This record gives sequence, C-alpha cells and structure tokens, in this order.
Amino acid sequence: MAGAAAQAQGAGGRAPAPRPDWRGTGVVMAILPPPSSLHESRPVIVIDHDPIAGLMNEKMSMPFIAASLDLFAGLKVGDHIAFGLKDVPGALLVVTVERLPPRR
Ligand SMILES: [Cu+2]
Repeated sequence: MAGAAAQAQGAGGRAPAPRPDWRGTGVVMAILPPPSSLHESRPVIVIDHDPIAGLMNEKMSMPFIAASLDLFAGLKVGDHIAFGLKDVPGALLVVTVERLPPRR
C-alpha cells in the first residue's frame, strides 16, 4: 500500500525539501497535473508572482514546473502562497509551496 506519500516519508516524517535558490510570493492561477497543455510529464503551476528581487523584478503571471505533485496537495486556484524556486538546467523548478493567509 506504499504510495507516493509513503515514499516521501523520511525518518523524520517528511522528506527534506531541496533548498531553494529563490523565494517568492504570489497567487495560484492554475494547477496542472501532467499531462497538460504546458507539459507532457511534469506538474505545472501558474503563479501570478510578486517581484522576486534579483530574478524577476516585475510582477507577472507565469508557469513553473513543480518538483512534485505532492506540492499541490490541498492547494487551489486563488490561494496566496510563498514558494521556493530551484535553478535547474533549462527551468526554474518550484520546490516548496506554503499557503499564506488570503490577501485583502
Ligand atoms: Cu516571472
């Protein structure tokens, strides 16, 4: 009965997330499990993100590949999030997602 959630379990309960290279905040615009129109095999999340100092200095809505489908658990369109990005060859990968209080 070991599923993806069980595989992610480490000795401390949760597998440690990779350390992000960048951190941002924004609002979830779309959650696209694979396969989607944006990627055949990887989960994609579209975030209307705030400026990320030193990386993208403008607020914009854009898709990111997510490191794991587990990051989408409990997440829905419209959620205000903080997220971590890892610079990998050819992509900026979302490696952490944390829900924040709703924006007013
Ligand atoms: Cu951007």
